[in-house]
Amino acid sequence: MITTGVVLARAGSAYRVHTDGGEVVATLRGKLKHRDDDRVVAGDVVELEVHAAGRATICGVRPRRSVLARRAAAERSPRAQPIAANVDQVVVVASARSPEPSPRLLDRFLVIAAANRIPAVLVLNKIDLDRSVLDSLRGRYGPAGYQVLGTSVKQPEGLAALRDLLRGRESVLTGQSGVGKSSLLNALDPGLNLRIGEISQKWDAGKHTTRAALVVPVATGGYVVDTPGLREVGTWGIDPERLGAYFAEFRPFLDQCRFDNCRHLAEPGCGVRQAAERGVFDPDRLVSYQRIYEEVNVPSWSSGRRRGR
Ligand SMILES: Nc1nc2c(ncn2[C@@H]2O[C@H](COP(=O)(O)OP(=O)(O)OP(=O)(O)O)[C@@H](O)[C@H]2O)c(=O)[nH]1
Ligand SMILES: [Mg+2]
Ligand SMILES: [Zn+2]
Repeated sequence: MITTGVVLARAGSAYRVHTDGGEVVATLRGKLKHRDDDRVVAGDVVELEVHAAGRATICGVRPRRSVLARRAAAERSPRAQPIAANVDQVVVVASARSPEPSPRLLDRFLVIAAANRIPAVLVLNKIDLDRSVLDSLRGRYGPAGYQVLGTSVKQPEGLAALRDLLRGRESVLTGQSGVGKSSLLNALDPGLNLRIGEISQKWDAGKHTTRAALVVPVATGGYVVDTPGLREVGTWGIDPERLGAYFAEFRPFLDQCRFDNCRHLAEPGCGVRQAAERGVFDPDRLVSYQRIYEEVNVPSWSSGRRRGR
């Protein structure tokens, strides 16, 4: 029987694949094996020949809609290492209190998503603790066009909207420890954390290589990607000249700078800085830009060391 499925995890030469008829364990057909090692990763949609007893052969891979790669400038580097395929969105989770949102960290996650050409949405959890943070976050991210969804697990709110956001898509959830990512997923699908744990243990534990992504079906629809974290993906490889465009609210001003190669740091006649001074967007976003700029604008021999900061 021929069918299609979504790759959930890989262990050596075996792949766990989710199909309409249940999960199967699949291996690559001979001629696919000769292609490079990253030919099939979690999130890939594959064509399968299903045999008896839940075994299958992967005979084809559908073109990817997107790739989350360990090197952000994936399109320019043949050695970019794909972590997950077909990620539709990055959901950046913060909390109103304990911990308070870290604008630097949020901006960094958003830049990594943008550099990988993956749309991002913000979720502000724990709004039961301080609802006013929702307005300030919307003020900061509205001009860049990001949606900010308020949620609470403790005084249930926004959970239906989160379910709708995840449904029918493959999402990477990311955010500081303690903001409530696991609590949110559990509120939608109580079995989810357990399943993440199971897959991790069975398919990844004990390996010394960097952990690959795992894709987990959500009972209410869609898939969440459990990655080693976007921090791991890092800003390494981001082209400093393109960084400005990853701050969407800067874009209308990028061609108003006096110098074509303006870095929006201290150059005279910088359209982006002027817009920030006029309060067109939160000037603190420019501070984040400048921090990340310094970080990505390093000679290639040293960028490896700076990765993941
Ligand atoms: N007041 C309040 N507390 C919450 C809410 N959601 C989660 N918490 C609490 O926040 C703490 C951390 O939640 P987790 O779900 O473990 O956070 P996490 O983002 O998964 O953290 P890591 O797995 O470490 O990355 C727990 O004590 C939760 O009970 C909420 O909406 N309101
Ligand atoms: Mg967690
Ligand atoms: Zn400028």
